[in-house]
Amino acid sequence: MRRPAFPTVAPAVVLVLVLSVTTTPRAATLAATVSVAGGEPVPQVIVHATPVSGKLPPTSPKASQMDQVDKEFVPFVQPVQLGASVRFPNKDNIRHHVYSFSPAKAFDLKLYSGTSAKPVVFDKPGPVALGCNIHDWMVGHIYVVESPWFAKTDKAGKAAIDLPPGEYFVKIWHPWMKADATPVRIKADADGEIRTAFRIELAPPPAIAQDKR
Ligand SMILES: [Cu+2]
Repeated sequence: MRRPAFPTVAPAVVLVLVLSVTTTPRAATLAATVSVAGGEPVPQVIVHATPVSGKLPPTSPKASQMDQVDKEFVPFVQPVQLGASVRFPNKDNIRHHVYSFSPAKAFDLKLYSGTSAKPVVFDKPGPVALGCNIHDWMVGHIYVVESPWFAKTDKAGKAAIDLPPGEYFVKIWHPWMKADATPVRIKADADGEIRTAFRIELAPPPAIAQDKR
């Protein structure tokens, strides 16, 4: 049977309905920039947002990994969500012995080559400094965040995070920060962009500063 009314409008109505069903809830974008006093951008800074209400959505943290390449941890800093499991694949043709003494996660992966048997689950928030028992200069960092909204700054010192509408505290972390940065309170409206800029002071460890490995 032929529909008599609005034959040309109907397809448009259907399209709108389909879009509203299939698109995810509207998000705001947090655009953060991190630099030092001179204006130089700081890469590898973790930026994360926590709802002011303290209520976090139920999420399943993504598994992650921290490689060892040419006797270095790659990447230097890796953010993961609370509860995430992390693998430590060894991509060198020698053995490494990865460990941490950090309160957020102390662990020890005895000398191994290839992919270590068991991933490590990070079950407390905070920084976890990584070392290798064989190669003293190998230093890497995992930072465990509580919320699912986090990112790491790129070479231009920029990070972007999509946020559901609401109010948040935005915090940052880098292993060489001299002092904790004051959290910035923001309000995220649907489809809006919030820009925040952080100025930080860095104090690289002397061994790293002298050694351009
Ligand atoms: Cu090693």
